[in-house]
Amino acid sequence: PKVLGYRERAKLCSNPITQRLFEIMEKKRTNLALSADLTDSKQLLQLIDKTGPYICIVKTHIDILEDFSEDFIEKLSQLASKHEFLIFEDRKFADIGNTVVHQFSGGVYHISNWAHIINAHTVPGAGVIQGLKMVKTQNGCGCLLIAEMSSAGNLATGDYTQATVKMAEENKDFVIGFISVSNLSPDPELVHMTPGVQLECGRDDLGQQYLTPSEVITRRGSDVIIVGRGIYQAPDPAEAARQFQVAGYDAFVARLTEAV
Ligand code: UP6
Repeated sequence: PKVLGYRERAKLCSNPITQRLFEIMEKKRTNLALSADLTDSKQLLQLIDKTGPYICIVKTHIDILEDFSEDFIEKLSQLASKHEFLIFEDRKFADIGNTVVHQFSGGVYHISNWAHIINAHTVPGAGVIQGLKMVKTQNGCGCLLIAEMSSAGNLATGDYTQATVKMAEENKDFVIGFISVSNLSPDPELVHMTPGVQLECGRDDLGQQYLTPSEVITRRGSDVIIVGRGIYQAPDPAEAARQFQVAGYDAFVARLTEAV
């Protein structure tokens, strides 16, 4: 199948979030999402400001912050405008529709007020999507379905993965793609984002498994690499982010050229 450039992809996307994402990827020449998993808001904002030029997305786990405040969201949103990236809250919603409505819109974090992208497990069935979709959002928000995971022994495989792909295709007004470790749908409107990426293959002590940018983007046909510790634990996070940007983008160019 023909591999499309980011600009062509943007034009084919009817969802404003994916359209914007591919425009940013084209303009900044990056398919790198920073997994911003620090627990101190000041350090987190500094990390995001330093790595901002190299990334298309900041992925947060807002509930690991030790000092959450409205001010943090304000500053994060300012950085998103300054550097042009989207904010992806990796909440992994996984409950019945009625419960996820409250988890998405309410509580302490009011995720629907600031996130451009959220994600959900499909284990509850389509109700989780129906619930999330009902919530009125500030930015318009797109949802990724977790079709596969990066961790060893995970159960998101086979029929579960295939059923998840079907749920995405049936809910394209709200679902914008997948968390996955491979390409699961040729539909240009559905974006694939892959966590578990480092410059070398390997694993951590708790089941995380790492693939390289070229394995993920060139060979497996994913669209976005999600990198956490590979960047924020590096001696120079900005330089590490730049390296992942180049590796990820080169891997995409290689896929474009190989496909010709
Ligand atoms: N993440 C995975 N694997 C999945 C889904 N999500 O690692 O299947 C998330 C983790 C973490 C990030 O919650 O925020 O991606 C990976 O971080 P790392 O690069 O430091 O391993």
